[in-house]
Amino acid sequence: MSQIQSIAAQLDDAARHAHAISQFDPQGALSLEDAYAIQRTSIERRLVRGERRVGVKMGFTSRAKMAQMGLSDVIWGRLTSAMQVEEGSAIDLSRYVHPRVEPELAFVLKRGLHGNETGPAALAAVEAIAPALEIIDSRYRDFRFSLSEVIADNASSSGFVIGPWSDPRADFSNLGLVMSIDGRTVQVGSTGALLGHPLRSLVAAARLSAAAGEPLEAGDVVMAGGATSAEWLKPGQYIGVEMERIGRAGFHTDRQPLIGQ
Ligand code: OOG
Ligand code: MG
Repeated sequence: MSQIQSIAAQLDDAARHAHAISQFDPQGALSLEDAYAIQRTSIERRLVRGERRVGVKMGFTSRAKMAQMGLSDVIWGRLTSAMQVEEGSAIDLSRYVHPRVEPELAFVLKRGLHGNETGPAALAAVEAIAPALEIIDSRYRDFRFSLSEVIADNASSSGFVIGPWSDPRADFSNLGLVMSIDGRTVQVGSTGALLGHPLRSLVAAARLSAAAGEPLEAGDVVMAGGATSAEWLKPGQYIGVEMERIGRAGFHTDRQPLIGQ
């Protein structure tokens, strides 16, 4: 087994069995190309088990996220069908290592985007936008990683919750948003935090996934990245995001105590 396959298998097993692993490249010496090859190989294992590719997620598209995690390169990861959490449902925390949640904007496409696109061309391919929450769960101990490591770990992607879809033709460049836990405001922000305009995140998603030979297609979901810092999840919570004009999305955590925290 090659080193890429072996690390991909370790990351996939860690995600599947919800256990943390040690960092394998804390200095970030691995090339980004190899890091993405590990990500692709670990996602292939999921596809072999019957999960479907449903889109991509962007990471570190806001200053708040870059500052929280100490990394400043925009990254991307693959979303599969098993990661979608039904809006309003409860998640089983024992399936995660040390999950966090962050507010995001989601796109769904009506047409493919196959490379370098302008903002208007990307917008013309959008079927709808929605308020969303991402559940991130690094597979590395203490949620600590280098750039290559987080890329290899599919950008910590673990779950996503999507609210009601809206027409993308009304301006969504700077929608105010509030994330709350049990009705208490925990993060406040705006979609403008996403590279200055969330469409820039979609343009980057189109470019990066096409360069990897997996262009965005009609029906794909694109998660534009956390607009604020992420918050830890604990048992027995309701987490919601409310976005100006386009509505809300939320989910519950079950009441089981977290193992290992
Ligand atoms: C990495 C994933 C970053 C975002 O929206 O910026 C990300 C992490 O923070 O663990 O999902
Ligand atoms: Mg995110």
